[in-house]
Amino acid sequence: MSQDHLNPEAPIDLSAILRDLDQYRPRRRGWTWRKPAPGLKMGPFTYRDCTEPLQASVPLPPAHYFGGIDPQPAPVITTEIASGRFEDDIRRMRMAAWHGADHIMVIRTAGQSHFDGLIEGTPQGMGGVPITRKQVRAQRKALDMIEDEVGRPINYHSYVSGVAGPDIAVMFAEEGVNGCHQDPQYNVIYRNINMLRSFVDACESKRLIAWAGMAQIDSAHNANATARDAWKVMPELMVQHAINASFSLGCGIPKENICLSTVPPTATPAPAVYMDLPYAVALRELFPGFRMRAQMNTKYIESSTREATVTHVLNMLISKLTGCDIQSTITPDEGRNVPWHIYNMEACDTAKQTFVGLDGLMDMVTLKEDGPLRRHVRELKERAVLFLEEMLETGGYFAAVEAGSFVDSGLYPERHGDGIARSLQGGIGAGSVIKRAADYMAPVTAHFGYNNLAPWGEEAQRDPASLIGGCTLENPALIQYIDELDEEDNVNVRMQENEAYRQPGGRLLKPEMEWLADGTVMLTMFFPVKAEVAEAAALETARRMNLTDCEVISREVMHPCEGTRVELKGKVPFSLEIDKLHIPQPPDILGEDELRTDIERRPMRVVCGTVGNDEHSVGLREIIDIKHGGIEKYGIQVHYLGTSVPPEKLVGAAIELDADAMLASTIISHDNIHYKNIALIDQVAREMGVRDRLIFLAGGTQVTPELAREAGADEGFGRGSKGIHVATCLVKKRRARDQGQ
Ligand code: Z98
Repeated sequence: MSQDHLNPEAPIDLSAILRDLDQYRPRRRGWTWRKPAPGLKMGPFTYRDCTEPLQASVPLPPAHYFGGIDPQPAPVITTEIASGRFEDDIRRMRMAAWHGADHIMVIRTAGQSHFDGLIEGTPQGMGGVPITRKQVRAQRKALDMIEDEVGRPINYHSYVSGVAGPDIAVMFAEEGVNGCHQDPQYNVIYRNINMLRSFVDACESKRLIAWAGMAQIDSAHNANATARDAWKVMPELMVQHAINASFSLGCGIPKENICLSTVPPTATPAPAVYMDLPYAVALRELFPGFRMRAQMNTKYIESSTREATVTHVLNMLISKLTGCDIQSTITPDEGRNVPWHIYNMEACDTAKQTFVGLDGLMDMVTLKEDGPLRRHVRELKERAVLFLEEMLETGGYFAAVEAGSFVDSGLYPERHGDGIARSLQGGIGAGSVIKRAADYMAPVTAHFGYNNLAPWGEEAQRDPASLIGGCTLENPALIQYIDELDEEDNVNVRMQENEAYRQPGGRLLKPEMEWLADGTVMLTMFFPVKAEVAEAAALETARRMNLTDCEVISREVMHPCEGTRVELKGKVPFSLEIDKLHIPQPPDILGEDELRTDIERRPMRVVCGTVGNDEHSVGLREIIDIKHGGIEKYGIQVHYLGTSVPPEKLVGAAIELDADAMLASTIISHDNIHYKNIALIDQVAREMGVRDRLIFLAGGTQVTPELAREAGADEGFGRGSKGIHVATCLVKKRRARDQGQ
């Protein structure tokens, strides 16, 4: 890899990304949406709602039936990455981009909301990565290369929440971060940060977000995730959106960059769509022109990936029916606390698959203008407006929070008196807001509020940073770049520790789920006993398989006493040496289209049967019948002679029907009878003077290709052979014969 160009054939070079990072500058600011491509034609299909395709990607598994197409749906697709090691997350980001993600949201380490300032360096995180300038810069640099590789801009995102909100907002604006969460209500309710401080800080943060053209996501999904009965907070969710949306407009963020973090509030076995759809419709009607970021429901996620995926798909049906601009995909790992590479990819594929599958839906269906949908929409809006009015009567937002109005478990106007109450005088950072002095002046760009610039002249009033030749936003040379502060807890140490495993060039290999060479594997087991016993049995099984650090990550009852399915994770205690691996040659097969065209151009006829005294016909039928992709599928004309066919009859039929080839199936192997029969067929064909013009293939579970060839067949096919292998061989042998080989 050169410094700025990825080779799709090689792993990303993390050392190259870290090199000269102090000099790296982001190449753009601001959020990017996908480019619509109405009427897009891909393979045999036309799409109505898709966007410009990628130049490099991993298509959905069945795409090979349709020419390998990979249509990209309209919404920006988010993936949330949270392994704790930013260097391993870079590799995951590349995988996710190839699976269709163009919004990479970095979850930060536990507790960062309460750090009153920036952190530096690249320490390892817990539950996420510590967001630092070096980490952000390295990831933005990597994403610059990755977006060139896939051919679509990638939006990079993290949080402007917590006590250090404005510091982080400045750093994000400097480093070209494209999106963020910013909502002072998050600080207040979920992190108990002082209300006044949070709202004052939010003014400054939002001004920076506006300046940098970032997309902003609010915090309403947290109310849903926190509430005792999540579906009862629907009116409040709308109030929370309203507060942050109008506040953001006031701070200068344009409407088209203000994204409401909408969430379908409930999940099955509730009648989820019946409840969630009116909510989604009401929200879109109350907030026209704002962006909808469809978060999936996380409140009710359990550890079954299947179940979480269904919830995700149902949520996306709502997105499709009501429209969304950004679709989140945190699906399966939230519930089992294993934020692994594979689940990011699965969730991105789930989103892509669902939206592509629903392409054009709204050209065919409309939501009803009467009936329960409209009634529920109206009712929800009324409840939300009443909530907002009550808030004003109480004395405004701060008073309402002090009175515990938010995240109450009643369906408003019902109140249960269990809301989260905060005091204006309390919380982290209380008393830290200081009125600016009369002579306060800051020569910086994107600053909120009073800034005593009049004495400095007209130019300074328009552009305060002109007084110092531009602040860090215009003049990045002023940015203080700190590399590492901790000698032990940093990326260089971590990379040295697992250097032997780093590709290309590393000679060692270990299975991996989130960190290079973490050694983690997942096992799925079923035990015919009740759940507790099954769980203990699974752990013991894993221990006897020599796995370490074993932990059950999911268990599902198949029947209370007939059995339980258990999934667990553990670590392998060994490394593999790549040089010592036996890597079989990939089977030499021609493409399906090539096979079909060849046979179409020159038809081919074969005779076949189970030879000798052999009544086993199943294997041969699998090779010839179209049902499981036998040679018929490619247009080869097959004359099946039945079972226990004598060698003379097989050869005679081939002559009579003027066949191109004979296929002999032979299962019984006592006394090497299978090879004896092969030799006999070869001998009869020679005696009848037709061996040269007949291709002769022999197969069976006990047949090895080398021994079959030795016995006289042109090729042998053992266990696991498929129709396509035989068809390929027939076509190739015929071509070789034509060329006199
Ligand atoms: C999502 N699954 O949005 P600390 N600020 C806001 C948040 O919602 C979050 C944080 C900060 C969710 C992601 N949300 C979870 C508004 C977290 C996190 O440092 O943990 O407080 O920041 O897709």
